[in-house]
Amino acid sequence: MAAFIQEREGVFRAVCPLDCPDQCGLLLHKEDGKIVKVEGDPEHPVTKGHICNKVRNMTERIYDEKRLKYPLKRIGRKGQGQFERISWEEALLTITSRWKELIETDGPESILPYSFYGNMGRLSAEGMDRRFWNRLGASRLDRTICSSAGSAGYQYTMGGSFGIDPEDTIHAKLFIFWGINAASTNMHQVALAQKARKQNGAKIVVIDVHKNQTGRMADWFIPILPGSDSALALGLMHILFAENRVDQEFLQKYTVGHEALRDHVVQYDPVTVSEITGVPVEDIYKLARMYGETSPSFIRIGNGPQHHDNGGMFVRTVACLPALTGQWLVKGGGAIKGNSAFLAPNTERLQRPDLLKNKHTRVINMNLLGKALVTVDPPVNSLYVYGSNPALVAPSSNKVRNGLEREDLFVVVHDLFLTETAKYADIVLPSTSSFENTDLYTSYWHHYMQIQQPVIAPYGESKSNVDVFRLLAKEMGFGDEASFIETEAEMIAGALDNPRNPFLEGIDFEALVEQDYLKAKVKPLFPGTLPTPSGKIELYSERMKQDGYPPLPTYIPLVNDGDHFYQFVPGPNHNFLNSTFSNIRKHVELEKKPRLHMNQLDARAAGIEDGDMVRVWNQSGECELQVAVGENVLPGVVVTQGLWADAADSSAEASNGNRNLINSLTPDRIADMGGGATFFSGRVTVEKI
Ligand SMILES: Nc1nc2c(c(=O)[nH]1)N[C@H]1C(S)=C(S)[C@@H](COP(=O)(O)OP(=O)(O)OC[C@H]3O[C@@H](n4cnc5c(=O)[nH]c(N)nc54)[C@H](O)[C@@H]3O)O[C@H]1N2
Ligand SMILES: Nc1nc2c(c(=O)[nH]1)N[C@H]1C(S)=C(S)[C@@H](COP(=O)(O)OP(=O)(O)OC[C@H]3O[C@@H](n4cnc5c(=O)[nH]c(N)nc54)[C@H](O)[C@@H]3O)O[C@H]1N2
Ligand code: SF4
Ligand SMILES: [Mo]
Repeated sequence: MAAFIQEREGVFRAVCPLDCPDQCGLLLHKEDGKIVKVEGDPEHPVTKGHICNKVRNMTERIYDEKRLKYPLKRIGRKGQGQFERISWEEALLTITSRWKELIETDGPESILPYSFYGNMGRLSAEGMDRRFWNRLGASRLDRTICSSAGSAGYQYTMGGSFGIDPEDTIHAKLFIFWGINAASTNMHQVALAQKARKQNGAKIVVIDVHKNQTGRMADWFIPILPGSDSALALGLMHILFAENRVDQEFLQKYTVGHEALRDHVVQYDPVTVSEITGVPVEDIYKLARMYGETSPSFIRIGNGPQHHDNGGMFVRTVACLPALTGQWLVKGGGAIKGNSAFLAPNTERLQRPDLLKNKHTRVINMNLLGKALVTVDPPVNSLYVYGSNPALVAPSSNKVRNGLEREDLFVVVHDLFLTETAKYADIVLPSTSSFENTDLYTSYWHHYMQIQQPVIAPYGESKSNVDVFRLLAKEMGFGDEASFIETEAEMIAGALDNPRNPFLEGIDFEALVEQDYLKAKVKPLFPGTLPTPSGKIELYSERMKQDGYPPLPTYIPLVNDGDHFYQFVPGPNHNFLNSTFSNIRKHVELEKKPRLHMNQLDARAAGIEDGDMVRVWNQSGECELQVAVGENVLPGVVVTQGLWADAADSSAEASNGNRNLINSLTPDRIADMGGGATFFSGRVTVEKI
């Protein structure tokens, strides 16, 4: 089947592989063996023919001349970027003989995998790779960089990643985009909101620290101080209870702890909350009343406020709101933080955790990569990176790069490009793009399961993650074991056979090949039982108490990050996806250059004018950015967007020559829950150059 598609010309259905909730259905137009056009699938029920600019320009990336064609070995200094071509045989032999030595002398835990969701395919991102690492007994990576604090917080309240069906939000009359730059990061949720606004006069409220594209399309934009959102949510609860705008019947039937919560939120009066959040008292009342009166009302809980020291508690807190007004019972009412639990595959079959013999194998939090490479004892002596670019995306990147520079650290990077991380590698392996492979895709927002089959032949000598781990297994001497000879089709069939997930009923490999996408058989959450200890929404959580947290939603201020004037919020931008596309000319042209948004009052006080270059620094690093002065951020806050590539040169300075290395400024503290990242809880000083 695969070869058959590769050889054909015409238009093919495909899936967007990027780490984006929308997981669009695509149409790939193919001529002379090459993809010439990428567009949204008009028949896909969520995509409806519309996709973002990034992916409409995807051919610029897959046929970029910088794409890796062959395996490489390093010939220059680490970080310098000098390599020469080698064969796959030599590459695999070099890697595995080094690993065999390391396992002999230091044990398998001296090897650390580092990966994330550069390609969301289940087989690519958490399939054959996990089997391999389990079998090898390598150190385990806790993949916490994205949404784990918020997921842990949501789980305490709701029991798992369950929200409403986004397609139902078309019925909502109030949309609250809370800490999500959805116009850039979840465009089909914005499309649904705009349609609801047109059809039923729905109102769109955006709560953010930055008035970006999303804030600009809102009916009401509410600026808030970074890290203070739980206080606002508690203030809303204060008013909802005080003005008796709660759904007593729902609270009684489907929640635990509503009486305790009612007493507890008395302390979060609007005046106190206004001081914490910067939101005026009258706006807190207005929002609470709007939320109490409008039905269906929908909250899209974003990733922004959970990238803080108190991020888990924020999500735990805001997730309580729809219960207060009984919105979960109304079609289109409720919330979405993430919906991954509805499409959960059989991870035991897919990842084979049973292959890991030593259940006490150490676990390393990916947000602490810098520390892990420099100070962890016993040391990490080999790092294998795939589907991620930690030299740009990981917090406190100067520490990460110092670690990567270690002469005795054997680094392998598998990627489509010679990324900033790959420049530190001893061996670089070329990766296929997702359109060259078979894989299974499960959105973490909508309810469609999708399949990708190879549309084009592998680029140069590139190989998929699945193939590379199969080959590594063979060289390590366990390639003949059943888990490493399974085909992609068999892996997908196994993943879909999940007796613990009733929503997947009727979805199997053949049906997906036939239909391309299938919707999970999802039922509304209520009436029903949640997978929390009580089976109900836990406004009071005994489990949190056992885990050392306040059992009721609580505002906990950010950690003191040093004596710097500004709170610093460096989020993603519109035309890149994390660092993906930051090396593609077309996407850089669209995005222009990184800016530092600053309030005009701060700018005036510091003698800074719009367009000035400034030095942004703190205890961990420094950047040079151009200032955009205005009213898009509150005084005391500066915001920048995008993870920008290192300067295009490969000079000796390349490793520390990136004046836009945003993550050199971000803290590698760990958030309150889930081992999460705290990208947005740092502080900086800004000086005119
Ligand atoms: N175009 C594009 N799309 C993407 C990505 C990308 O890089 N570019 N990345 C993808 C990935 S991996 C993810 S996780 C998602 C993330 O997408 P989102 O969920 O949108 O998360 P962020 O963009 O990190 O932050 C969302 C918003 O939170 C705001 N914010 C920061 N701190 C606070 C706060 O304390 N309170 C409030 N109320 N707001 C705050 C930021 O200003 C930002 O506008 O997007 C995915 N989609
Ligand atoms: N300052 C700041 N930093 C952040 C964030 C932020 O908001 N602010 N957001 C954080 C978040 S939410 C996330 S999720 C992380 C994401 O960080 P990463 O997971 O590192 O995401 P990308 O930068 O997109 O890098 C993905 C890499 O995978 C490669 N790739 C794509 N497909 C494949 C494949 O099939 N096989 C292999 N081997 N490689 C492939 C791509 O070429 C790319 O180099 O960044 C985090 N970093
Ligand atoms: S990045 Fe998101 S919006 Fe763009 S095509 Fe992919 S799934 Fe769709
Ligand atoms: Mo993410």
